[in-house]
This record gives sequence, C-alpha cells and structure tokens, in this order.
Amino acid sequence: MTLNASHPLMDGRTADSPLITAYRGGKPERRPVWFMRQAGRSLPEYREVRKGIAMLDSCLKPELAAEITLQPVRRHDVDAGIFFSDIVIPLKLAGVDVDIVPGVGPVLGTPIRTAEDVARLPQLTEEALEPIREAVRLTVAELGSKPLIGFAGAPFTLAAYMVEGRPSRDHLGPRTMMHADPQAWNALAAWAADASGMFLRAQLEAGASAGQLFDSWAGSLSLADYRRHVAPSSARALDHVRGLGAPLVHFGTGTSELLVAMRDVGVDVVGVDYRLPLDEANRRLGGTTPLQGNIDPALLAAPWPVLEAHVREVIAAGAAAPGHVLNLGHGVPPETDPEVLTRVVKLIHSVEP
Ligand code: 1CP
Repeated sequence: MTLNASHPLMDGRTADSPLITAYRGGKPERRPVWFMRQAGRSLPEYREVRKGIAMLDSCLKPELAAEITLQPVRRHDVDAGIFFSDIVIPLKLAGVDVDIVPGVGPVLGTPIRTAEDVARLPQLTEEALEPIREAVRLTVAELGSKPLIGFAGAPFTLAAYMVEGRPSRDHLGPRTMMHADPQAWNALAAWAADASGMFLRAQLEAGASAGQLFDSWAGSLSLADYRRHVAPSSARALDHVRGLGAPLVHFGTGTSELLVAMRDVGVDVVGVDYRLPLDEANRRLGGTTPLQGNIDPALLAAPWPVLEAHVREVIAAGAAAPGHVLNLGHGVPPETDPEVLTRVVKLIHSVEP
C-alpha cells in the first residue's frame, strides 16, 4: 500500500518541505507553522465566496473547497494547507441526515442511540468520495511544494455528535453508551472509524502529504475509558492509512492526561492544546515524539507585545521535542484579525530554527 509515483510526497514536491521534515523529527530550514481553522470565518475572502452557500454544500463543490483551502496559504504564507471540509462530511456522503446549522454546528435529523440505530446506518462508498478526491487534486495542483494536510474526525468525536444529535458540552450520551451498551458503542465506533478512515485515505491518495486525526472532544474522557473504549477505534480509523508513508498527527483538546495513549494508537506526531507547555508534553511522551502546537488562541486578541512574548515562549518550549510544528492550541477564533495571524507567521519564520 503506497502512494502513486506522481503524488506530491513521492515526486519530490513536498518530501523535503519544512512541515514534513519536522513531522519526521528533522530540523527544517525554516520553522513550520499552520493554524487549525485557518480557512474560514476569520477571512473576509472566505465570507465572500461562501455567500448564499450552505457549509456542507461548499465542501462538496470541488472548485470552491480548493479555493477556500488556498485562501489562507496565499494570505499568511503558512507552511501547509489544511483541506477545507468537515468531520461530518463522511456521514453526509454515506447518506446520513446531517447538516451544519449556522451558530450551532453539526445537527443530525435522527440521533444514533441504540444497536438498531447503528445497524441501520448506511455504508460510505468509495464512489461517494469522488468530490473529495477532485477537490484535493485541484488544491495540490496549486500548492506546488507546500504540503496539503488531510484530516478526519476520530470516532469518539464523531460519535459525540451522532449520539447527542448536536454539539454538547460534556458528551454524556456517548460516555454513558460505552458503559451501558458496550456492544452498540463498539458497533457505532467501528462504523465511524471506517467512515473517517475512508475519508482520510481518499484525501491522502488524491494528494495530501500528511493526515491529522481530530479527537477534539477526547478530553472529556478518563484515561481508562479512553484506552478501553476509544483508542481501539481510533487505531482502526488509522489502519486505513497506515503504510502510505504520510506522517500522521493526532490532536485533541483537554488531553494532557491522554497524550501517551493518543500517541500509542500509532501516530508520528502529537498535537498539544494550549493547556500544557510543550516541554512538559515532550517529557510525558519520553522525548521521542515530534509535537505540534500550542499558541493559546485567546492571546490572538491580546496586545502584540503580549502575543509576541507568548509565541517566543512556545518556540522555546517546543525546542525540546525532536520536531516542532507551530500551531494554535485549538482553532482560529472567527473574530480574529487576519493581519495578526500573518504577523505571527512572520515572527515564527524570523526566529532561527
Ligand atoms: O459556516 C461556517 O463557516 C461554519 C463553520 C465551520 C467551518 C469553517 C464548520 C462547522 N466546519 C468548518 C470547517 C472545518 N471543520 C475544517 C477545515 C477548515 C480549517 O481547519 O481551516 C476542519 C478541519 C473542521 C473540523 C471539525 N469540525 C472539528 C475538529 C476541529 C476542531 O475545531 O476541534 C470539529 C469538532 C467539527 C465540528 C464542527 N463543524 C462546524 C462547527 C462549528 C463545529 C463545532 C461545533 C461544536 O462546538 O461542537
């Protein structure tokens, strides 16, 4: 199982890029940076092209998804594009009744709560993923030597929406289900693992040079629950893309106690949220895992000297790790001034690697 010879990671375009070098634990010629949610509402050019088009529809128009992916790369000179899509797109493409409601987030027509609900879920097919492959092909043709990062939602985070039917704070529904009805839970997590795994594989095969699994809400789990009820299905999602040779990143928020378990599902890089300094994350991981993170998104709205000092601290703390890719500790807040992001990128690139 390998990528095609004309894939950007195989034909010389991205293999030696700063991002891929750092993900592989090397020291690149410039310190790489990208931002989670760099595409999206902080950019006026995004708001312009999205006018009158629903979120999930915009993800399924290949030209539009490619354009939105490229916008922040052009504007900020970040070291990678993150594919514009959403973690619930595989559900939508499988035929699940799901929408993204403005101001709310993902909402399902019918929540999935029992073994019968899980058994009725439609299967995602390879053909349904064609708009995703097409958008990735269009994007990487424009990106040249800058890598595209593909992504998918981890089964727990996806299931958090599927069981609750909408965003929730404490994710009680899935956390109850894994104990009250472990069989139904395992079946749901397996369905989500395969849907996400196929979605990520489609992006990598079509031209993405790295993949990130988002388990954004894993921080609501105890370590014991994570290891027993969640890690096996996250590993199953990644089984779809292991061996392709593309670096794999695993990120969640509130996961300071889970970092080792998240690395152990079999990834190359661990994404760290803003709560834990990177030198401590590196210590917990034994000093052998490249890290990504972890500028506090709250500081993007602070006066520049405060933000600059914080970014320099993150760079210094990350130097302990075998490789470090700068990012935020979670996504770009929609109200962020995009000029601040550009300035942060310039600052990061100006510090000697
Ligand atoms: O109309 C809009 O602009 C809606 C906002 C929006 C955007 C821009 C949503 C709805 N999704 C996205 C794109 C998106 N989603 C990207 C690509 C853009 C980029 O990163 O630059 C990615 C990687 C995601 C992934 C995603 N969706 C995650 C994991 C990352 C994270 O932020 O933790 C999650 C949890 C979702 C669910 C989701 N989709 C949208 C919203 C508002 C939410 C969160 C809702 C909640 O609070 O539970």
